[in-house]
Amino acid sequence: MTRLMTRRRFLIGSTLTASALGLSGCDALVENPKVQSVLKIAEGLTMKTQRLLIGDDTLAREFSVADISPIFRANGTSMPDSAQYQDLLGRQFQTWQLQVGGLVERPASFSLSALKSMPSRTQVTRHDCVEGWSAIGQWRGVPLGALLHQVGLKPEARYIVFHCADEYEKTLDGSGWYYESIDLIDAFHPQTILAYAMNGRDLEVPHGAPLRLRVERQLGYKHAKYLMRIEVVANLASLYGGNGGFWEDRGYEWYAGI
Ligand SMILES: Nc1nc2c(c(=O)[nH]1)N[C@H]1C(S)=C(S)[C@@H](COP(=O)(O)O)O[C@H]1N2
Ligand SMILES: [Mo]
Repeated sequence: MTRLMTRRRFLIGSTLTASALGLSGCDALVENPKVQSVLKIAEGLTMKTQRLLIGDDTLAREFSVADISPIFRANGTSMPDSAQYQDLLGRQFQTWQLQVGGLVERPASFSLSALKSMPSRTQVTRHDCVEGWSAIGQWRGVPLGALLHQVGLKPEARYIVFHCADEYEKTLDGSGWYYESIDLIDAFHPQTILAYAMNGRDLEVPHGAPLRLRVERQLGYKHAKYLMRIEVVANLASLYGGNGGFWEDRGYEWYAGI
């Protein structure tokens, strides 16, 4: 096949991933600090190896409309239960606004119609979940890079954090809200989009309405659904568990290259 397959083969031999350790899907991951540190080292190698091999701007494979999966399952949260989200949904997201702040020159909020009036990108890609399923879908949305150019990044900016509307795990300290993060290389990658449509229709609630991230060179859990706020930061340490994402705080790799 293609370069992708070659890269996959190479990586199978060269990295140690959660699945290689026999850890399945969204299980609470091994607490063992040794396992954790091995995963961290392997992760650094994975990211460097992949980027070295494929380059920063290489595109994930795109498919044709005929390849779209008839069934694309929903995973993780399929209906955020907060009062705020329920209210937004009840108003067809007409009052929803994406907040963009942190280390930006011009903090801003964007309504759904504002996002829809910006230049868009449409792509048919395969989504790969660590739980062992894949599906092909068509996504349409605003390139994240274009939005970031609009708000302007401050020089200290290093990561883009996505805050979601769902509290995946109810806890007293509020540490169970879903969030994710990517670095600037992925943020400005042409296929990294804030998607408001799937398979030609407005995004449905199970798939992250009204807006979700697509970051096509990484695994499913990076593709944050139910976006509420984007925060630009210099480091990830001060957010929640400090590992840059809900699942990362529970042991998953931060760089989840496919
Ligand atoms: N906010 C939020 N985003 C999320 C999740 C979630 O539970 N909450 N699950 C993640 C996982 S593990 C996967 S595989 C994909 C699933 O996307 P889908 O429901 O559109 O299939 O969303 C990801 N983004
Ligand atoms: Mo997933």
